[in-house]
Amino acid sequence: VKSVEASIPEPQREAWKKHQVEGFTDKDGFEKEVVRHVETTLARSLFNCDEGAAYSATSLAFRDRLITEWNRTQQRQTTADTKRVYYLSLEFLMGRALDNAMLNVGLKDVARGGIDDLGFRIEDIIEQEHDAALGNGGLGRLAACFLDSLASLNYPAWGYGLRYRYGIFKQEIINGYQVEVPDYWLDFNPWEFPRHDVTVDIQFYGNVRKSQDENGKTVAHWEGGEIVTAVAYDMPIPGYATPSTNNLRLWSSKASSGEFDFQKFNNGDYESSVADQQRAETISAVLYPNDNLDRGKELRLKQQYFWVAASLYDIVRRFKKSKRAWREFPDQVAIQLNDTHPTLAVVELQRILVDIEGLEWDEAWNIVTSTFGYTNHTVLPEALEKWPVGLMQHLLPRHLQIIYDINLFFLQTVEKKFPNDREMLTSVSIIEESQPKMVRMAYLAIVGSHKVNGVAELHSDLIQTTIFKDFVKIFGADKFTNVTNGITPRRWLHQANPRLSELIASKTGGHEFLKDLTQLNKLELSIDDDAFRKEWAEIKYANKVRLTKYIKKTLDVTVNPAALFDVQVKRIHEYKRQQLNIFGVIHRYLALKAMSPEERKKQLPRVSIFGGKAAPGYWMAKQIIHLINNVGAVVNKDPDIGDLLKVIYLEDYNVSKAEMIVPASDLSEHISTAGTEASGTSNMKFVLNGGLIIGTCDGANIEITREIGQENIFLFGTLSEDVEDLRHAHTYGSHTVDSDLNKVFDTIQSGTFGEPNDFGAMVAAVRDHGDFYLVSDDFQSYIDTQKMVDTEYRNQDEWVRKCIRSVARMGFFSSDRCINEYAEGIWNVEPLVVK
Ligand code: GPW
Repeated sequence: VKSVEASIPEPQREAWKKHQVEGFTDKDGFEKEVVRHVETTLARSLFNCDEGAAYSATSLAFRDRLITEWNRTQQRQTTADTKRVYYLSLEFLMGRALDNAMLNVGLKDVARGGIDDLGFRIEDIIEQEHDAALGNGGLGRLAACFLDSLASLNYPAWGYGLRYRYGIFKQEIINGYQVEVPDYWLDFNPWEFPRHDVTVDIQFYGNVRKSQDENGKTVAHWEGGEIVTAVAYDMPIPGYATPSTNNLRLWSSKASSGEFDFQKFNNGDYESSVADQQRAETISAVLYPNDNLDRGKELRLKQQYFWVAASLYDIVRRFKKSKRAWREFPDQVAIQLNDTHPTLAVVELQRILVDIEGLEWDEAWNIVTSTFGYTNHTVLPEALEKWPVGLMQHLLPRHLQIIYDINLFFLQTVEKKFPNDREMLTSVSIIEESQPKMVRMAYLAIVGSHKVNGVAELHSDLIQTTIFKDFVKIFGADKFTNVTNGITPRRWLHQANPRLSELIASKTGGHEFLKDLTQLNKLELSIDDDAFRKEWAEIKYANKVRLTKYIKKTLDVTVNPAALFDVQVKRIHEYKRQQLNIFGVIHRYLALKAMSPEERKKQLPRVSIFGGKAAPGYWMAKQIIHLINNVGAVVNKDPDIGDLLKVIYLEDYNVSKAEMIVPASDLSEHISTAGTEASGTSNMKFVLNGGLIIGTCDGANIEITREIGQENIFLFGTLSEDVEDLRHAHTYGSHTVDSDLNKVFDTIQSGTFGEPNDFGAMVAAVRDHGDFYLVSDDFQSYIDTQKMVDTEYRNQDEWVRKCIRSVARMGFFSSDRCINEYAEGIWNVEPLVVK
C-alpha cells in the first residue's frame, strides 16, 4: 500500500502534515470542541446553551472526528485500488447517529464525563436527536445494519440512496385513529456533508435518434427532454472499534442550472423558472410510505431512475480514474440491488457501456451481469414491481429499447434450451403481455444479475420453487442462493441494552462478542450461576420499568412492570396478522370477565403492547389500529380486570423507540401466515435481548428455532406447505370458524368496542371472504400456545434459563456473518485491513 502522504506535492507536504487534525481523545479535548462549536458554529452564548444546543455541539464534535477518519479511509481505499461494494437501496432506516458514533468510536465514557461537566446528562442529550427515518420497516433497517457491518468489518463499501426531505411520516393516534404528520427532519442535521461540487445531470423524457458511425454500426442518441441535477450529500458511517469510516451517499434533486433556465429568466419568466425549480425538487421530496406494496406511481419511477443514474455515474467516474480496461469493471465493482427498486441500474449500465463508451452489446452485457447481484425480499404478488410499458417509453425511451433487446436476447437463449415451449416464453418474458403491457422488474433483475438471493432459508426455497421456478430451470440452481438476514449487535444489544451488554462482557471475557457474536455461547457456562441469573432478571425488570414510565408519561396508563410484557411492534399488515393478536386479546378479556373474582386472582397479569404504522392508503390496516385502540380503551378502565390485562398502543413506532421497547419485552409476536414473511429481523432483536418469542413456522423464525432449540420458542400454526390447500378449502369447501373466535366476533359486533360497523370488514374478511391469511385456522393453536406461555412464565427460574440459553445461541444472526456471506459468495470482495 502506497503512502497516503505521497499524494501531497513535496513542497507543501510539511505544512499540511503539521496542521493535520487529530481528533480529541480525552474529556478535556472533547469539552473544548463542544464549547468551540457552541460559540462559533452555533453562534450561541455559553450562558444560553440548552439541551438542543448541547446536542448539536456534541454531534458536531463527533462529526469532526468521524470525518477525519472518513477522509483517511477513502484515501486508503483509493490507494489500495481494490474492489468496492456498492449497496443500492431506496431506504436506509438509520435512526439516531450520536449514541452509535460515540460507542463505535469508543468515546462514550469520555463524552459522558464531559457532558456532565458542562451541566447536562448524556441520556437527555441523546434524546434530543431526531431519527433519520428514510425507510419503512425491515428492508430499510436491514440496509442500515449492513452499513454498520460493512464498516465494522473494514469492507470498502458505499451505500447509495435518496436524501428525502420527508422521511416516513410521524404517526399520531387521535381518538383511536392513525393520523399522519409530515416528518421534516432536515432542519438541523449535523451528520450530513453537502457536496455541492459533486453533481450529476440526469435526463428524462425526450426521444431516441439512431445514426450510423464510420464503421456502419448503429448508434443510439437519447436527445431532448429535461434535465434535473443530483447533488450528493454524504453521511459518515463509523465502524465499531476500527478506524474504517465508510460513506452513505444520498442524492438530492434540484433544477439544473443549464441554459434552459436562463432562457426563461432572461425572458422575464421568473415565476415559471421558480416553478421548474420546485418541480425538480419534488423528485427527492418524499419517501413512499408503502411497505410490501407496489403502487406504480410515475414520481416513484422518476425517483428510481434519478437515484440509479446519479449513483452509476459516480461509480463509473471512480472506476475510470483507475484507467483500467472495461473488462476489469467487475473486478473493481460489485453492485447489490436491495430488492427491485434499483433494477434500472442494470439497463443504465448497459446504456453507458454501449451508447456512450461504444462497447459491443455482448461484451457490455457480460460486464453488467458480472457486476450485479439481486436480493429478493418478498413473495407477496402485490409487492412485486411492474411498470407500464407506456410510462417507461415516455419517461425513459432509450431504456425501454434496451429492455426490449435484453428480453429478446434472453428469450432466444430460452428458446434454444426449451424449443417450441411457448408457455415457457410467455411465463419468463420480462414484458408481461397484459393490457396494458408491463415491465416485470424482478425478472429484469434476475436476468441482469449473476446471483439472486432470498433472505432466509424458507424464503429462498420458496422463491426457487414458486415465483422464480422457471428461472431456476433456465439458469441452473447455482445462480440462486440464500443469505439469511442478520442484525448489528452494536446497536441492537450494546447501544439499546447497555447493562445487558456489560453483564455479557463480564461472563464472556470482554466485549469481543460485539465483533464475533458466536462468542455468546460462553454464556451457557454461567447458566447455573445464581448471582448471574439474578442480575439478568434485574436488568430485564429495569428495562420494563423504563417502558412502564414511558407508557405512563405518554398514555397516562399505569401498567405493572411485573406483568408479562407481550409485544408486537412492526408495520401493520394483514399478512403479519396483528388482527390474530387482538382477537386473542379479546378472547383473554372475555375469559377473565367470565371468571369468579377468586379465579381471577390466580391469573397471570399481562400487558399487550402494540406499535407500528399503517400505509396511509391501507384501509384495513387502519381498521386494525382502530380496533386495538378501542379494545384498550375498554379493557384498561374495566375495574374487574385491573392489572390482569392492559392493552397499549405505542404511538409512532420507529428505530429509537425500538431501542427502548425491544429490551423490555418478555414475549414478542412474529405470527405471519406461514410463507408470507420473507425473514423478519425484529425476531432476532428480541431474542438477542433476552425475550422469548411466540411465532409461526415462517421466515427466520425457523432458523432461530434450529439455533436456540425448540424448547426455547413457542411455535404454533399452519405450516407453509399446507397454506394453499387450506385457502382452496375456504373458497371451494365449507369454511367454518371455531366457536371461541365466533364469540370474539360476536362481542365486536355487539358494540362492546365501539361502533360495530367500524370493524365489520375485519370480521367479514375471516368469516365471509375466504380468510386468506388463515386467522381462523390458526386461532385455536395460538390461544393454546399463549396458555403455555402463561404456565411457563410462572416458573421464573426456568424462564430466565431459557432466555440465557437463547441469547447464548444467537451468534448466527449477526449482520457481520451475513455480510461475510455476501462478500464471499456474491461480491468476491475482501476487507481492507487497517494497520
Ligand atoms: F416488498 N420488506 C420490507 F420485499 O420491509 F420490497 N419492505 C418491503 O417493501 C419489502 C420487504 C419488499 C422486508 C420483509 O417483509 C421482511 O420479511 C424482511 O425481513 C426484510 O424486508 C429484510 O429482508
